[in-house]
Amino acid sequence: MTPDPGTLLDLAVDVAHEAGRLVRDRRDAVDRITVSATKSTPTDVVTESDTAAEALIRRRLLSARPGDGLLGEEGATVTGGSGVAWVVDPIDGTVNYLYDIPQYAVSIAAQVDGRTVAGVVHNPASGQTWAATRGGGARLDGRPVRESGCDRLDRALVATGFGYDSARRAAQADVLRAVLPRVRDVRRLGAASLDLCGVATGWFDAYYERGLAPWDLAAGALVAEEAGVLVEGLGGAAPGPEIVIAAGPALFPALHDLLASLGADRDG
Ligand code: LIP
Repeated sequence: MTPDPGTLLDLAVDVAHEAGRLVRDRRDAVDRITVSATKSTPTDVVTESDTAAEALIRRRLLSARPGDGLLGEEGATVTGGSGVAWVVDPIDGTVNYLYDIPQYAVSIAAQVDGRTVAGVVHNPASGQTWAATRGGGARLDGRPVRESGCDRLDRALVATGFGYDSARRAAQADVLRAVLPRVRDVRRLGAASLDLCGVATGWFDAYYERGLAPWDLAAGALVAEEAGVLVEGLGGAAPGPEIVIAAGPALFPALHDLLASLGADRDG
């Protein structure tokens, strides 16, 4: 039986808040968070909080729903048989967390047969929680949110982000150099899930980034879509590691065409 998305969301919100308390308490307890490992590059860091939070999230979700699958950024991979799979980023914006910049999030999405049906993005530093179910709308702290309705690229506030690999960053800088004079301004917050929720909330008019992982994208993309945001790749492709473009329907075509003309889905 297909589980109720609202029930999945309630569990996800509860677990995200518990993981957020762990992450925040650890952050507040020390002046300097310890880097416990690095991944793709020396600047792609993991902290003990990342791994502890992912372990808590895995334990709570799978004890509540033993037959589910789970994919976590820090290595948790569980094949389930229920048809429900959880996609988890225990701390999205880990570098911000390392530097005690209050822009990081616990991101948990529930997928049924590969489609996200419920998602939560919780910022433990601010206490803000975005939540959405497929077809049920998107909310910030219980209040409905909606994209900005911006329809002019030269009036758009655009969020973006950059990878950890230096060659990719050079290519992304070339794209940014061409985008910057075409838009109102650019913001780089450092957490994709919060960037996507920012578009949903009208803090930004659009967001784009190349190189996102499934856990960066899953919950924030649902929140954005439920706030009226188009979240796609180039040429109608699904959003993914090639590129994610998020904007309201009035703005999306102009940003899409600019990024397509710049080859923003390639590394140079
Ligand atoms: C982060 C993404 C962000 C990107 C950063 C980093 P992490 O994820 O959310 O959009 O620009 O470089 O990849 O590594 O903090 O989970």
